[in-house]
Amino acid sequence: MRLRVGLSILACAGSALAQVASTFIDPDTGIPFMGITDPVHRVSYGIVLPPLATSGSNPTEFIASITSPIAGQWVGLALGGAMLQNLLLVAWPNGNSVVHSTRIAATYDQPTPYAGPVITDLQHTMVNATHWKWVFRCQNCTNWGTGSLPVSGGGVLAWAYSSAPVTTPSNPNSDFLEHTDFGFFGISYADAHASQADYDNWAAGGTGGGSGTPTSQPPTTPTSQPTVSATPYDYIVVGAGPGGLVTADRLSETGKKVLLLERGGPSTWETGGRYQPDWLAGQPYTKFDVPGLFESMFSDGNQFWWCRDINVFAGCLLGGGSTINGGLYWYPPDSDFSVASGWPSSWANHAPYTQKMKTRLPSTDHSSMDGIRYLPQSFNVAKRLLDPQGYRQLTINDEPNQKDHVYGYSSFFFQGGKRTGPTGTYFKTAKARPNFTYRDYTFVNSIIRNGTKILGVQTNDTSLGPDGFIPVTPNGRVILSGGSFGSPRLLFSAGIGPTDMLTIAQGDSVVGPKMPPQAQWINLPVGENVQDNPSINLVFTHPDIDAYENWADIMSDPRPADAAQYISSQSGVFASSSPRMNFWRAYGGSDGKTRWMQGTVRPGAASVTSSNPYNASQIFTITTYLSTGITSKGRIGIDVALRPRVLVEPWFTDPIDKAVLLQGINDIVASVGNVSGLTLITPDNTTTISSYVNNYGTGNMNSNHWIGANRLGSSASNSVVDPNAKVFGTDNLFVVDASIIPSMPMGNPQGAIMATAEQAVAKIIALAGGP
Ligand code: 6FA
Ligand code: ABL
Repeated sequence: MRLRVGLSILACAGSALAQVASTFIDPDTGIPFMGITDPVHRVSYGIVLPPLATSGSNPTEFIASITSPIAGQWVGLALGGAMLQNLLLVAWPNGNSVVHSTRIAATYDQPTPYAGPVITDLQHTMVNATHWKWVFRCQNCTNWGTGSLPVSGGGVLAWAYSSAPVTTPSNPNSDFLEHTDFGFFGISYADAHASQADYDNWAAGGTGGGSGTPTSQPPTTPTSQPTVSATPYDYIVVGAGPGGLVTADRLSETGKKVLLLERGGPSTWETGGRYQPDWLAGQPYTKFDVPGLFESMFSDGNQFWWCRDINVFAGCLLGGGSTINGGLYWYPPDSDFSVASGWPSSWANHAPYTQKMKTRLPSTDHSSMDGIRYLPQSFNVAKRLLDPQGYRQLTINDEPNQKDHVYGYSSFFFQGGKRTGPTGTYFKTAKARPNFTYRDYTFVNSIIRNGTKILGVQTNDTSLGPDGFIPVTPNGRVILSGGSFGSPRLLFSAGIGPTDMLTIAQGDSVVGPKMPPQAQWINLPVGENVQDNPSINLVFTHPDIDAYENWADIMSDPRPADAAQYISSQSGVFASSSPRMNFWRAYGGSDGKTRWMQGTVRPGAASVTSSNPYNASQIFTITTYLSTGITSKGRIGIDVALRPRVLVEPWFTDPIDKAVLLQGINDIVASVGNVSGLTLITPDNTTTISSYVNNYGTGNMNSNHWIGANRLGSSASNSVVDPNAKVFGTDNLFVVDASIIPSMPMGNPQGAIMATAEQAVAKIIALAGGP
């Protein structure tokens, strides 16, 4: 399998680098290092070199430091800016000491120990309760046979980080698993040379001597870069998920100057992504293009697409969740935008906006290019289960308002046998416009606000503006589309949200100093009113089912005929993701409210718990979700490291939600006996349905359908954005993503999110006072 193909490619992409090193004074050693702090893991990297030779060859050494929070289980630097054929300097904590290792890698596999460099640990190398730090002299380190450090010019350094410990921490030659994250930064070695006297002092273990003010860590937004003249934009959109892509595309249609910023990298082949399994080598398809690779998002050894700082699934790459998800795509029913669902009446006429979405991105329920539906068995078995219960079959997106006792083939946003989605449509058209600028690997740390006015955004990209600050034009606007976890964090950075969260943000060394003074804080329910569908899996076996090896081999060892078929004609099993059928049924609750149950049927299962033997090649899953009508709510916020977190879980806080889903599951299970050969294996026959539901781990109920954190509404007392999607109390700050949806849509939400974005962006463009 190709691991980290991107690592080698990105190394050349210096101009697109997210971060550029600047000088900072290490507070412990006093050494002025050239380096960065990566904004996600907060690891600092720094390097300082002896003076260049005035004649003859240059010295072959340097002094460097890595300072990592204790969560960093191993951290490394690749001196040539890529993993292969480069000197790799790796370190990790072991008890009270730091163990280091010099390595080299010929393949994207375990790097092997590399002899030659002479490493001397320097003073202030340490491990304490919160951090570890490695300060070291590296001799014979600027040339490693297959590469060298451009000591008189500029280069790229790659960093690698792992949250998993090495196998044997005491052993410098220990094996370790692949990094859990990595990144790059540009560095001017020409500006990283000390005087001979200073260098000799530090190399001998001395400290101090460098000029400047000590800082605890290099700023994530370097301050000593040559000033870049900032280009103001009419609209800055933060985040390239479904919400941000629709918004940025429609804004760019107006001819205004639009900047779209995304913290992650490319995804599909068309956007420059190159990560693919070996069986696709030479083909213009990445993992993110091929729908049938969906289930490997959870099993691949190298899951770089998730947002590393969020502890639930969230996609951090071009396309956001839409690039890594199951691709299920529903045209919203009228109820999704009704007053009963919490929308202001000005939103109820959603049809023109839904139509715009359908025109740009039509759905299909037969995504294989030959029109055939492959692996149909689980549909056929589930049909036999549902028919006796009064369900009828329909083409779901032909009749979006029909959501009671109905089922149909799963519907997707795939085109041409490829994922497509908003990245292959909205982003594509935006990208072609000269007034549209897209920057990836750009992390927005803060939204800069003065009173009611947003001035711009603070990023980690110094090539975009002085110190990474990018301003908006005098009437310009900032639109947050960072998703249900990313957008609340950005609002906190702007001093908007509940006081407990703002106090945490204020304490952060990067975000705190950029926040408006406390007198300007705006208290809105950011992060409250959060909902997600509670979901419970039922796993069955039936002799007709082909469980497709539970999708386990799709990356490394696919069925050869299926792989060949996809390559030759983008048809077959790989032209679709795993779901095969979806169904809905309405239920009345004891509180008089109607709630809808949704089901998703697919071959295979995420997990099986059974005390009886079963045939693993015949398993399939029905995931039952409680959708529109749920009343349970939770809360999203941040922890002290500003990582987005679920503070209060949103599932089954109202017992009536639980009672209704339990009823729905009981109704499904009641018909199992009608289908010969059908066996429920999870829960098995030693467990009652009610004890299964009662004991279902709350985290396992997560459907990844988070909404409501910045709900749209008419009053600042219970909403964060007004009916124009503008943040209450501001002139020019908007939110357009899943977080503004006030209550659970009927199906998997991305159709509702994009239709919401179509309507929101139309209202934003029409709103007076803009650019
Ligand atoms: N929804 C569906 O409708 N159908 C599905 O089949 C489906 N499946 C899944 C699924 O299988 C998984 C594993 C997950 C996690 C979600 C699924 N969903 C499905 C839900 C759907 O993907 C989400 O509801 C949808 O993507 C939410 O869209 P938003 O636009 O609200 O937000 P995203 O999280 O997608 O995008 C936010 C973007 O902002 C990301 O690209 C992120 O990197 C970027 N960002 C965040 N903070 C940033 C910052 N500070 N600076 C720069 N960029 C930032
Ligand atoms: C969704 O909307 C959900 O958010 C996903 O959880 C779901 O995929 C997709 N659609 C497809 O229905 C499931 C996978 O099929 C499982 O294998 C995986 O364990 C689960 O997501 C993780 O949440």
